[in-house]
Amino acid sequence: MARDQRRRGTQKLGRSGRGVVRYFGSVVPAGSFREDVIAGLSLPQKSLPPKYFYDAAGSRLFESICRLKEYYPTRCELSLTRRHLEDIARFAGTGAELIEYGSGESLKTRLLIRSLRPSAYVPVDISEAALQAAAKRLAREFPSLDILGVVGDFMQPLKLPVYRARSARRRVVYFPGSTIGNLTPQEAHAFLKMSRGQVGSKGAMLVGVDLKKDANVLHAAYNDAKGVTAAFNCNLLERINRELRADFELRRFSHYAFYNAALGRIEMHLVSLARQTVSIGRHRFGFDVGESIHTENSCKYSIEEFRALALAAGFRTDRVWTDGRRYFALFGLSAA
Ligand code: AVJ
Repeated sequence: MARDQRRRGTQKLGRSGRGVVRYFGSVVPAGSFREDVIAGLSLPQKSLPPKYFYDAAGSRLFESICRLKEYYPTRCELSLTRRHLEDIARFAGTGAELIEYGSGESLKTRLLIRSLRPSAYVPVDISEAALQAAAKRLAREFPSLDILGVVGDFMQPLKLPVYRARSARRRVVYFPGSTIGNLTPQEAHAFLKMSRGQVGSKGAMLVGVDLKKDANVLHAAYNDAKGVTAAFNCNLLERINRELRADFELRRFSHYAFYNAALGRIEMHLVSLARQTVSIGRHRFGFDVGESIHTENSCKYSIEEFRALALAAGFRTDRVWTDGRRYFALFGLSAA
């Protein structure tokens, strides 16, 4: 990767109480949105990476999704985290360096910080704005906590800052929300292996995983009555229009989500309602009637399936916490 595509250096955002808030620029390739979109729309099965859902509008829509009555994961994970907080803290230990993949503005993160009392909190997020907002808010709430934000894509190999200011007992990666479901099992394997390298032989991981369940429950969660999930999906095309000056006609695409039982995943697509051509700069993309853009996978696991996946990547499953209906699980993984 070219040098000028890297953001470098450290920026001290401030100090509150004894805590220091720093932010590290990391490897965020410029112009990758355009390249990824053009590459994805050139595939036989057109597809777009789900990380691009989360511009400002998309992040707001996702927050609305989390409040929908059909969308159970957020509530289930929060309730199991509340219920088992002491046990989760006992597993993770106090004084750790807590690394979160995602910017961690959530209630769950604050619960966890309060009870784990980490020596440092390292949120990793692709959005600098989201990262700074989360860091500022957490600095206010936890004035003695060192916060070291890292701007980067946690799905890629990422060099985390070495934390030396106070000796952390160990590294614990927190990866909530079943974001891991966006990866295929093969990708999740590679990702867990990479994380295993990051936490080291004494490290641990807390991973939120959406469990297999009645396909009707899954279907409803991704086809809500208010159409918020549809708007979230379609926003990706609006974003491409806005940022890449494309000419997607939104009325000629429709949200389609279904549970693919053979692959154990919800698939989201945007289906073309007409035969049409879309332009992005000098690039042209033809669509047949019914042809789709695959925008997201949301993989569901049984507890046994995820345990086997983690083990193959070098993690022993020490604990599994679930909600009352066993809709969602938080895995406590230790380096095997
Ligand atoms: C943030 C990836 C966990 O897969 O359920 C919600 C995203 N997509 N509704 C999920 C999402 C449609 C969500 N994850």
